[in-house]
Amino acid sequence: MPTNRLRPSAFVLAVAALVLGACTGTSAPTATSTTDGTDPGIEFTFGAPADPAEADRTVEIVASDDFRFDPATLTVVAGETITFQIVNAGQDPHDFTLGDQVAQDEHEAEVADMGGTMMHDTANAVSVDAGETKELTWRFTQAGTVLIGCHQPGHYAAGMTGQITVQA
Ligand SMILES: [Cu+2]
Repeated sequence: MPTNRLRPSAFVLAVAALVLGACTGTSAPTATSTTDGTDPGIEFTFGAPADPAEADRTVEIVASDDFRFDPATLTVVAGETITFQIVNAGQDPHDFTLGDQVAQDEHEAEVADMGGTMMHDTANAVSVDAGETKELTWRFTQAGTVLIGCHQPGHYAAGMTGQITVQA
C-alpha cells in the first residue's frame, strides 16, 4: 500500500530533524553572536577572542594525521594577541580547540555525546578540513598554561594536544 510507504520516510525525516536540532542546540549557543563570529555571552578564564586586525603576530600551527600539532609548544606574553593559522596538512579533518583542561575535557565529552560528528566553529575552536587553513585570533590575558587539543574522534586520546605557556 502506497500510504504505508510514506510512514518510514516521514519517520526518517523526523529523526533527521531531531539530530540537526540537537546539533544546533548543543554546540551553537550563539544565536545572539556578533557579526565577527564571537559570542559576547561566553567568558573564558584564559583570554578572549580578538579582532585579527589587532593581532601582535601570527603563529602557524600544522595539524597532521600522525595526531600532532607542529609546533606543539609555544610561549606568549600575557596581553599578547595571536592569530593562529591552522594548516591541515593531512587527509583527515582536524580541529584546534584552545582552552584549559576543563574546556578540553568538556569539548571531548561533547564530541562523544554527538557521536563524533564535526564540531561547529566556536569562539575558541575551529574545524579544519584536509588541505584547508583557518585562522583563530586570541588575546591571552593571564599568565599560566593554556592547552590546545584536537577533538576529532580519537585524536585527543592519541595525543593530539599542545601547550601554550603564557608568561606574566
Ligand atoms: Cu586531529
